[in-house]
Amino acid sequence: MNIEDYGWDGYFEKEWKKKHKEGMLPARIISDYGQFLRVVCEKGEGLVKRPVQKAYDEINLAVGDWVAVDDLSEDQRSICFVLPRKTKFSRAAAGYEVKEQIVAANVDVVFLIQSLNRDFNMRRLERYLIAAWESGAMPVVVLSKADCCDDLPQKLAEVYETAPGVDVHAISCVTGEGIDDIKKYISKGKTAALLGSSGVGKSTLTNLLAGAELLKTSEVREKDSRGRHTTTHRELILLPQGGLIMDTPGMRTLLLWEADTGMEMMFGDVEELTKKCRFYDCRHENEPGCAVKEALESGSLENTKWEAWVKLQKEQEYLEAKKQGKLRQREKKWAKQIASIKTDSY
Ligand SMILES: Nc1nc2c(ncn2[C@@H]2O[C@H](COP(=O)(O)OP(=O)(O)OP(=O)(O)O)[C@@H](O)[C@H]2O)c(=O)[nH]1
Ligand SMILES: [Mg+2]
Ligand SMILES: [Zn+2]
Repeated sequence: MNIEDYGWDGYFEKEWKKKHKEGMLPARIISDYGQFLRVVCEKGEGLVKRPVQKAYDEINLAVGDWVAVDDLSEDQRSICFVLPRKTKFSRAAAGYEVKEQIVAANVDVVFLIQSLNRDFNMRRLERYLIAAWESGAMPVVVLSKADCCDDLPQKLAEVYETAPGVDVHAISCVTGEGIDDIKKYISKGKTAALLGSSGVGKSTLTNLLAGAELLKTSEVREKDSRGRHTTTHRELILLPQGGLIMDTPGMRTLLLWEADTGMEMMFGDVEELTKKCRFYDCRHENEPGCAVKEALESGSLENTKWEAWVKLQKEQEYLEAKKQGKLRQREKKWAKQIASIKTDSY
């Protein structure tokens, strides 16, 4: 096994030199089963336990991460540390707690997949694009099931409008249309991740690229053509022609975690506009001299785009407040701890 085939390069080598010790090997996480992770190193594959009670980054490991493992036999390896990531695609984990969930680490390209035969949704694509720009990886929009679509030019026009400057490909795993275009992004040592809702054909595409039925796929539901959440864990697969592809479980919602760069990339023009209002604290409702209102009236800003921005902005503010709340809790805990140290020692 050659780790360069798995994406090891000068960047990781440099980071490795800073921190590794005798008796450690670099390994890449290729699947995530919760408590256990499958890793591959020059000595082969094996399962390791997910570390607990370590630094944040070390618990929050994800498929695609490069880690250091002990150079022991397959069933005795454990993770020593994680190498700094080149890119990371994150989302806010659903649930009460404010938590980052890393969906894919160290990917070069993210294929954002929507299928052409079901709820084709530009607002959803916007979210995926924001998260992709934030991740540091290159986004590519993939429209699957082209064999089931009879208004492709119109759909493409919508995507070009939502994702200016981003590569867009319509593909079909049935006819083979567009598959060669996808292959061009995945050369030796490069990692691509497939992200999208359940049933859009991520695992089908992975199998097609791998040239083998490695992953389970299943028919979408008859009544609403939604997927059945067939894939349940992330998996990184080495392709015979070189390069790696990561299949992921379909996402129900993509709650943004960080969005500064992503929002700027997607909504830079809207943000500029909000700065042109007469009042610096303009709520863009009925204030005089509101640049947003003017742009909406003249049609230079589309209603749907503005509404999307407002919604995302609110969501970000809410998440920020939640994060701050968590911080405050931590600070309180910290203050108590310090107080107890003081009473103990003085
Ligand atoms: N007509 C048509 N059907 C496709 C195409 N690609 C995939 N499918 C079908 O769509 C269904 C769902 O495909 P999967 O590959 O399981 O979808 P997935 O995105 O992996 O779904 P999850 O694992 O649930 O997230 C299967 O029945 C596939 O055969 C395509 O290009 N055209
Ligand atoms: Mg799947
Ligand atoms: Zn305004």
